Amino acid sequence: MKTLNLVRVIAAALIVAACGGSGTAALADARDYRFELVDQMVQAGPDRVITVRLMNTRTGKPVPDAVIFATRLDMAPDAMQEMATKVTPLPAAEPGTYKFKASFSMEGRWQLSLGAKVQGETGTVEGKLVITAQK
Ligand SMILES: [Cu+2]
Repeated sequence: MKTLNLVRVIAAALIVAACGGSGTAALADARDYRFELVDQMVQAGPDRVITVRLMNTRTGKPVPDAVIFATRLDMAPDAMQEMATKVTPLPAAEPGTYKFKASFSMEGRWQLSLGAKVQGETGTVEGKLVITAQK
């Protein structure tokens, strides 16, 4: 039993090493990026500002000068997919963050669907974020 477990541990370690090695050598792609909400909460009501940060998960740094587009904002997390609201891009304040304006007509959870084109990368980064609208 003990020997078998040891063999398994070594095998697992070798697999991790192999994957880690090829991962480092591989070219960066859209999977190396992640969207984050600067603020998870917003006050319910008209013309609220949402700030999103685009992170490079390999460097842990925000990514400036990406083209970010919001594809949809709806209440899917609260089973109201049909309840969608318009999202308008706003000029960003600090590099690596991206702002949008939207009206949150109802309290609850709203899902923001995003896409991004990052300079020097092929493919589109996609993500979904959940924002809670409060009273
Ligand atoms: Cu709703």
